[in-house]
Amino acid sequence: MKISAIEAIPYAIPYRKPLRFASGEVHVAEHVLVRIITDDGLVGTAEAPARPFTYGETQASIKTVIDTLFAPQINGLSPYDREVAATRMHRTVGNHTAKAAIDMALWDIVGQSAGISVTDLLGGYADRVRVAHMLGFDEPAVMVAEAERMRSAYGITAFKVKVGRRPIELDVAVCRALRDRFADVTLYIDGNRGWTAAESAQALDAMADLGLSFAEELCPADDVIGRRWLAARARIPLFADESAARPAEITREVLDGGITGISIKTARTGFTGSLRVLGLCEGLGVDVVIGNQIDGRLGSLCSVAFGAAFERTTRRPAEVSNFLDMSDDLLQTPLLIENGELRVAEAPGLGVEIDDDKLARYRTDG
Ligand code: MUC
Ligand code: MG
Repeated sequence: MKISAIEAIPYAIPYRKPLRFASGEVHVAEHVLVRIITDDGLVGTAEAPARPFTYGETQASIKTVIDTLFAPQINGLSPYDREVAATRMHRTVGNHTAKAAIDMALWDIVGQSAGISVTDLLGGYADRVRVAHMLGFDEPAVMVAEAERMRSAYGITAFKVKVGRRPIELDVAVCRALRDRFADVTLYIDGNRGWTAAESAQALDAMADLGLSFAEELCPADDVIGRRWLAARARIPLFADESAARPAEITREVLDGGITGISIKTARTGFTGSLRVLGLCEGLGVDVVIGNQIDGRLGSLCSVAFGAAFERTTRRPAEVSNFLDMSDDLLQTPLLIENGELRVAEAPGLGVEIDDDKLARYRTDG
């Protein structure tokens, strides 16, 4: 079996409500659907979300790098040769989500050809994950109402609260209002590098009684001494997300003493890279969470496929619910969150079926 074509199709689907956070905001899912086609008719599918405020990639750059560099490098390979594909793509720096989508589409083909799910291929630990929902910036009452809706409609009892605003009192008020309303839910925060180390320390002190499980990317990784200083005084684990996307960056952050946890995002490290990240974290004794790249249903399925595969990635709820905020999607099959859990698709590979009518409606390449 050989790869015979690689498609990179840009599409745009509006969100019902924008997601706002310290490093940016998203109103429309401007993603790139990646399809890898083999000479015996199998099609592997994944998606790359453009996140210019995080990795510098745009929808146009993702399509261009796939069409002009990655597709010629992998065309003609066996889809089983994932390491060869990764090595060739690795010659180009950056472009995390473009590389990751190609990698995950290859795993989809491998799973389909073997007749088993990607979760079972990877590790097969569980058939579902617990879900954490990400709450974007708003007034305290609006964010509490959103959490109430997520709990009553989907049984979700874990929330990642976006923080990093100024004045920090606004974010502290949101977290306090959430804890006052829900004594029993899991709460943690993500600053997307919005505060200084000193502001982060002040905010953590002000929220010391709220039982936060951990805090992600409160201040910039470039403030090396500031991060180390914060980690020495923080009473909860500090996680890295966008500051530690590659294994070497994770090692550097951990050895610098700035963090003790890592967000694993299949949207940026695919399955092959996420496996390496997970092994590295295990070796370093570092905690992990399955993070959200503001993924659509397809991206969320990929996160669930990986998150359910290993014991370590099921310890914390996975961030796989923000597709609920999209006005529509490309997949034929719905993704159901029930009792705060999301199940792995049972079909071979990733279990993805694209709705051709919807793709025709939302693709932006004419
Ligand atoms: C997150 O965890 O930070 C927002 C920016 C980004 O890169 O991902 C999202 C969620
Ligand atoms: Mg984050």
